[in-house]
Parts: sequence; structure tokens; C-alpha cells
Amino acid sequence: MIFFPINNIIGDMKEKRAKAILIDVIDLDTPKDEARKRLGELENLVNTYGSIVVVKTIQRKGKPDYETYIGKGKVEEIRLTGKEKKAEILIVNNILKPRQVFNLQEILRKDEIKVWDRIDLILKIFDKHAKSTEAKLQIELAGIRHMGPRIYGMGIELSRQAGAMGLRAGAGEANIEIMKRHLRKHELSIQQKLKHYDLIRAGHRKRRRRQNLKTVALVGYTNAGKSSVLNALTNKGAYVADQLFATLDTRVGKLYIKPKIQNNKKYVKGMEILISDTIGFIQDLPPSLIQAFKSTLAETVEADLILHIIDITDSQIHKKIKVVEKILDQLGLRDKPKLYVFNKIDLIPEIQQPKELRKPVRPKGILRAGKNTAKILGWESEKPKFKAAEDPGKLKRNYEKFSPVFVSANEKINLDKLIEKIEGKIKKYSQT
Ligand SMILES: Nc1nc2c(ncn2[C@@H]2O[C@H](COP(=O)(O)OP(=O)(O)OP(=O)(O)O)[C@@H](O)[C@H]2O)c(=O)[nH]1
Ligand SMILES: [Mg+2]
Repeated sequence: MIFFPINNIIGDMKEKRAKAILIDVIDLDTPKDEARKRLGELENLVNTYGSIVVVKTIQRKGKPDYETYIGKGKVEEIRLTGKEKKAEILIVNNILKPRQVFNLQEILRKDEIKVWDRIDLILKIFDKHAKSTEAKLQIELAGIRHMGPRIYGMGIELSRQAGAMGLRAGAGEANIEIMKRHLRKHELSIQQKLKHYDLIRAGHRKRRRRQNLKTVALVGYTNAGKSSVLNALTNKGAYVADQLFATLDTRVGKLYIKPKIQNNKKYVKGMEILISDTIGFIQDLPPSLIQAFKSTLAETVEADLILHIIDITDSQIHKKIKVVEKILDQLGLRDKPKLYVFNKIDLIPEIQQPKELRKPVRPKGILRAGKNTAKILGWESEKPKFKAAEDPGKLKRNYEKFSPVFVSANEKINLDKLIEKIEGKIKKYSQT
């Protein structure tokens, strides 16, 4: 009898508050600062999942170990520390080959430490956050695609071991075949169910096109504030949280742009625009995961305009912009009309905001005084905790072709400007 957790391919959820050891294997040239940030992001992911980090470590390696990814000495070190700290999971911040996971698991099995790679962790978070049936099915599909080769690999390995011990080697292979068929059947059945949702979505999109409704899609690195922007522009009430991958479903809200009379007395018709929010992006998101979310991302693919939401306080701002652009490329969206929306400007000192946003610091009617007067009178705010990762003026120049706009979804700063730009871009591209 084969044991196979078909109903929950990505494992049970008992590990919720499990103690975890984190390791990131990086190459020899990765700068120290970047290494620290990578580990920081991993820790964020682990916290989002709900595990407790007991040890975190980095290994610099020219080439990952063929058998165990992590170097042999380091594995032993981890095993001993893990035992001492009663760790239950080892999380490797890289994408491992099935045999590497299997080998690591074999070494750590006796100490009851499970091994996850980065994708395992992301899948677990997805699984925990998914609410709709569609999102759950998409995650199960991604899980099968990720775990499938690992399970086959395990079968082959077990079969080889059985052969070496003089047992009937063929038994393992027969089992793998049964597993493969079983998995394939299950994968097809999920795909069938997902097709049903695809059809519903396609129907919606067709109706919108018939009604000539324009659509705008929000994209961005996870936690940039996409759902917050959706809520600020519409009254959708999307779920917002200081967590990675808080959103896993597509939500669509409506933005009404009122008709207006321009300065030259010209009447400008109002507009109704649909805005869709979707799953956030992250570095090292493998194509198979994107593929599994294809139908959700279809809203993005078919949108008239993309709003790329960027957290202006993020110290890895340029890197994250690149990650998002790369994924947009993979989705075939390189040339789609785009607006860059730098969000969370409420967190940065006013002086660093672009000129147009700077508010006068001094109350009206007070004459200019000496250098330290503002400080003495307590007008100068406390030193802010955050700062812009990059000078906004520079961001504006660098990304000029994406008509950058600086907003705060939480404090509703500069949303008029954003709406104006959305309207302008949509009009421009619907004329061409
Ligand atoms: N200070 C400040 N915080 C913000 C702003 N916009 C969003 N946030 C915070 O940033 C965190 C993430 O916001 P979300 O809107 O959930 O981000 P998201 O991009 O939808 O994230 P995922 O769905 O997890 O990918 C939350 O804690 C928000 O309150 C803003 O304008 N200012
Ligand atoms: Mg969200």
C-alpha cells in the first residue's frame, strides 16, 4: 500500500509554530549587505508563515554541493545545532533539486528535522492564506508540480537502495509508476476544475469589453501596498496586512472618475474604471508557480493599464522593481502601458519628497527667524524612522517613461494626481 497525502500535497499544517533553522547559500561575490537583506526577507517569510527562527546562517559557496546543496560540514553543524535547539525544520533559501532535498532529509531524519526549500515555504504560506476555492486549487496544482519530481526521485532512490540490499528492486519502480499515474490524474482533475473559473473570468472580461469598460491592474512586490491602493481608490475593502502574500485572490473594484469642465470650458466625460488587485511577486518565484496562478493573473494580462506599486521606503527598491519587471516580461507584458506608483510617502521626511509634494513647514504669518528657531519652537518633527530608499527626484528622472507618481495609500496623499494620470494614460492608449 502506498501512502500518499493526495488531499494535502504540501503537507500538514501542524508545523505552525515550529522552530526553524534558516540557511541561505550564496555565491562568493554577493555583497555582505545584500546577503543580510536576503536573509532578512527569508526571516520575514518564516514569520509570515508562523514559525520561530532559532538559528540563521549564511554559507558562501562557489557552487552548491551536488548531493546536499549545502556543504557537508555545514550540514553536520546544522544537525548538531538543530538537535541542541530542538529545531523541527531546516529552511534553505534556495531552490533545490529533488535529490538534494532527499539527501538532506535522510541526514536529518534521525533528528526529526524536516527540510524545506524556498518554494516549499512560499507554498506553505500560500496554503495558509488562500481563501477562495480557486486559490486553493491553484496552490494544490503548484504543489503537485513542485513535489511531483521529488516524490518520483524518492521512489527511484528507494528502489536503488532496495536493490543494493538484495531486495526486489523492481517493486519501487512499479510504485513510482502508480504514483505518477495517480498524480497525473489528480493534476488533470484540478485543471478541469480551474477551467471552470477561467471560463467565468473570460465571460466577465468579454462583458466588460462589450461595455467598453477600461481595466487597470495593480502589480508589485509583495507588501508594497497594492491592496491598500485598491482600497484607497475604490471601496473594495480588500484584506491588508503587514505580511508577505496577504493577497492570493483577484479582487476587482470600481473607480468612478467624475465628469468635469476644463479651464477652457471643455466638458470632459466621466469614466468608470475597473481596478484589479492580485498576488504579489517575490524574487525566485519559479515559472511553475506563476503558471499555476495564470488564470488569476489573466486580469493583469488583459488590463488596459498596469500600475506598478513600489514601496518607496524599501532599501531594495531597484532590485524589487527589476524582479517585478522580469515577471511581467515572463507574462508577456513588457510593452503594456504602465504607471509607476511610489507608495508609503507618509513615512518619509517631507524634505525628501518631490518638490510638488512639499508642504510649507512654517505656519503662515510668522516671520523667518534664526537657523534653529523651528527646532526650539518644536515645529520640526522628530527624526523619522524611515527614509526614502532613493531620492524621489532621482526616482522621478530614472523612471520618467513610466510617469512616476508619489502617493500614500494609507494617508490618502496625492491620490488625485494618481487618478489624473490613470485617466490620462487610458485616454492616450485608447486613442491609438
Ligand atoms: N505607512 C504606510 N503604510 C502602508 C501604505 N500602504 C500600505 N501600507 C502598509 O503596508 C503593508 C502591506 O500593505 P498591503 O496593501 O497588504 O500590501 P500588498 O502589496 O497588497 O501585499 P500582499 O498582498 O501581501 O502582496 C500593510 O501593513 C499596510 O498597512 C502607506 O501608504 N503608508
Ligand atoms: Mg495584497
